[in-house]
Amino acid sequence: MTQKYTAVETEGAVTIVTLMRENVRNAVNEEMLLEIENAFRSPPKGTKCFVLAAQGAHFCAGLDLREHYDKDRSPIEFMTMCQGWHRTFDVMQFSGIPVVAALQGAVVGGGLELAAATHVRIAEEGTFFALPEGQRGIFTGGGATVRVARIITPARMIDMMLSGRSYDAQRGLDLGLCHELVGAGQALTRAKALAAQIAQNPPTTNFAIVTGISRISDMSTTDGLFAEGLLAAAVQTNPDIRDRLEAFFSKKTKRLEPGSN
Ligand code: 1HE
Repeated sequence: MTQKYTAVETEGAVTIVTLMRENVRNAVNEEMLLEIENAFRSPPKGTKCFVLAAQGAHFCAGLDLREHYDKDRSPIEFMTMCQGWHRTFDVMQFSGIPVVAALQGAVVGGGLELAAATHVRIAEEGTFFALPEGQRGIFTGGGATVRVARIITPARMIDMMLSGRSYDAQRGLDLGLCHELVGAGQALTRAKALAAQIAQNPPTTNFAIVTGISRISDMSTTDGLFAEGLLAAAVQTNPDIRDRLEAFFSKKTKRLEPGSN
């Protein structure tokens, strides 16, 4: 597939997918969405972790409002488009390979929906989070009612949409919209370093973490505990982990310390 709006590069076991529509603040049109889906669905062989990054001062301004205006979509056409966003973000969230996002500037509307489908979010100073759909007279359609509401609670998402409130990076960190805050211009470097570290976990462990936890949180207690046991049985009995346990017994592993990662 020809890439017009995204770039895919590999550094060791880490594949970096970059949004490349800086002139419109990385707003997502139909073609770009397909490129994103393709990048995460068919990663280069050997990919053990992704980084999702964006060119320019802003991570992503959400839906391409110009394309939306010009296409004058019918309800069914818009519903079908939303399903495309849901499918793409499901691939990112559940393919089994962790995704680390490097965030800067605006992470707004569909851009926040995109970020919420990643597993670890590193934001740099100056990042801000908002759902301006209310002000535009539209509604979220890329999964925010599920993913963003779960992170910040439905009540806060309702307030965020009605009021048009935007949260700065520190507030985003407090609310869980991002997991780590770094200095201006540092998000990509930090995201790559963390991705390289995550890539060293056994793939089965990473698979269980990124495919299991969110699904189990949708289940009843009984079903969740059963599913957790099944996943743990598959992961903990993997012969590869014996080497890691032996390294722990012989004190060759890095010590856990307060505040370390
Ligand atoms: C766009 C878009 C866009 C910018 N679609 N073209 N999302 C929003 O409502 C966010 C709309 N964007 C903004 O609020 C601002 O652009 C930013 C805060 C992100 C950046 O501000 P700034 O001052 O750096 O840039 P700008 O001057 O506003 O925009 C630069 C250009 O990008 C300009 O085009 P130009 O031809 O005048 O240069 C803008 O029109 C263009 N641009 N954002 C199209 N979103 C599945 S449903 C999901 C629901 C949604 O995501 S709704 C969208 C919510």
